[in-house]
Amino acid sequence: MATDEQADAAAPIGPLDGAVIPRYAGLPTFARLPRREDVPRFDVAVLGVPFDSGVSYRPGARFGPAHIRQSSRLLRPYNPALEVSPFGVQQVVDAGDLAVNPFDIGQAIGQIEAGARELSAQAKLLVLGGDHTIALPVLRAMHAMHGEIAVLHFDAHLDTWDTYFGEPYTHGTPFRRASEEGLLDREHCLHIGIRGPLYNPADLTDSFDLGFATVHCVELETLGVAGVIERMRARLGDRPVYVSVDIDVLDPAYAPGTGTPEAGGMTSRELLAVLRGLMGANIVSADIVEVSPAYDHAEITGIAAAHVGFELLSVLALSPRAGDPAVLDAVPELAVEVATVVPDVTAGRVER
Ligand SMILES: [Mn+2]
Repeated sequence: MATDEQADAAAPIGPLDGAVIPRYAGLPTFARLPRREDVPRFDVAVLGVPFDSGVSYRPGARFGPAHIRQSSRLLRPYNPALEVSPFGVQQVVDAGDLAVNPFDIGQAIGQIEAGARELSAQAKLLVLGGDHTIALPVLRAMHAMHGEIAVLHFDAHLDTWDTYFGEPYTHGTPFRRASEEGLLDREHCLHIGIRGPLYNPADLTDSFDLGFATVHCVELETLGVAGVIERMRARLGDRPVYVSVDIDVLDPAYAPGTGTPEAGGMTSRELLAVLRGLMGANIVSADIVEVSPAYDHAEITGIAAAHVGFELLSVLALSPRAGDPAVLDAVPELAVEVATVVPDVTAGRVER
């Protein structure tokens, strides 16, 4: 039996205390968490991938990781909606940025895959992009560890197109390449938030053939958040899930700082609630991409991305293969309920 001293030594090191060191002071790690080199071991690594050479319209997502980190300084340690302390039940670190070649997309993809493989052998990842190109090499690393992956993809866009200007590796093509490479579990992938003009009707049927069911953004209106969560959980089942969040799934009102904005998107409130509906799902890793701070103002997009990161870390803490088994008894029905109700003021069952 471990002594109290041993238990203390094994307890995760959380963020800097905002009551001791002001939140605007100190290193801008994600949520003011410790760096990778500050702890002996870790369960989840926040990893920046500052790469945007795959974009088709507005550039600038290479500055996304730094911007999301800066916008994450106000995150506090307890999640009242899910009754979990995501930095308390698992050791989360900021693993810094990968050094990626901005002039050679092929080499960059190799560097990202190598970095993701090295880190994912030790921990689950929360990847901060970067444009959506980076999802392909991260999925290669996930497939190497877990086999076929159910991708849960939040985006205005399908990202299953074939080429741009003849180029196969871009931010609009990662999931077609991933499907062609056999990385995806084609019975269990799902897009949420799709909207806006397409090139032609075959875009949608191609995407379905590549393995993706779709919840169109307009269906938020008819299904509601609870209905979307039910469809999401039914599609994912108990498969290993990789969650990829393109911040442009949000309406430009909630995320102006992005590369290819589309009107008619989700609200931040809807997105955060749907993410909470992942509690208890078998999530292997996640990303947040396409934050382009040059088009942001008042940190609107950065703050949205930081909160998406907080909810993803919370559901990672509640996934079946991490943390304390006592908090891992969630079932999809409960997830729907928890994600859509007001927190209970008598809560506090999970240790802070
Ligand atoms: Mn997009």
